Amino acid sequence: MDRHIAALLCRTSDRNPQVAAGTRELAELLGARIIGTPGEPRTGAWEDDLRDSRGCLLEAGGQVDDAFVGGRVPILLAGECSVSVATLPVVVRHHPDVRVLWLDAHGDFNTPETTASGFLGGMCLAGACGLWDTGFGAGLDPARVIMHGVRDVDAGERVALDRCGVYRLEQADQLAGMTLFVHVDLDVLDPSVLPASFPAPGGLSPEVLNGLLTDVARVATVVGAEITSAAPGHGGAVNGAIAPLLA
Ligand SMILES: [Mn+2]
Repeated sequence: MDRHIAALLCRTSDRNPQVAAGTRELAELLGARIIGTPGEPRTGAWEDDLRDSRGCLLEAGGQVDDAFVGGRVPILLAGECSVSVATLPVVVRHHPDVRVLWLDAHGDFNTPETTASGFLGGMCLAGACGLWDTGFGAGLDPARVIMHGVRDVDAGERVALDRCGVYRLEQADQLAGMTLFVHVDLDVLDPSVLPASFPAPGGLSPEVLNGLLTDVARVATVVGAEITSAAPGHGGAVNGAIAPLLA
């Protein structure tokens, strides 16, 4: 099926200039349609970033919606995971049976009550699951989220993940026959390979990520993907790791 590869450069919760620069580099490598221009990076409170990036987030959801309406597979590149507040509700609306494969160093499962950092990008999955009201809808059942590579979780997040029944993936065979949307925060890779805004040691190598995605594409139906947190100078390694999503 045709892919719709789009890259959003507009700011959501970007705290450094690297993620937009890395997203642009990866976008050029993949021949993605480039949308928006980077905003000024800053350490913002989640309320402010949510309000100020509303246009960017609507665009993120709109790109995924357009792709599905056109019968294509959306591949969305973005600087930060915050786009998930807008994309995942759209994915669920088009594919009610979808499961989300969450490949990320972090759970991004904080809420306004539990966040210590106030980072919107660390709250986005919880928002899409309806734990707090983002203004972009929700609809994703947390029991349909399957995580892998997540290794840096706050105490309050841990409680919510366990209570909500979010799964952990042990091996790709568990995904056999499933309809999947794949979220790849590139900080799932080891920070010695790819620099990250919130580095968490002990991540995957690009080869292991490639192997996992190869297996995923073999056993499951991937209806779309989002790829966040690129870093400039690493497009080649990332391109190799995510190639199974684009093959
Ligand atoms: Mn993330």
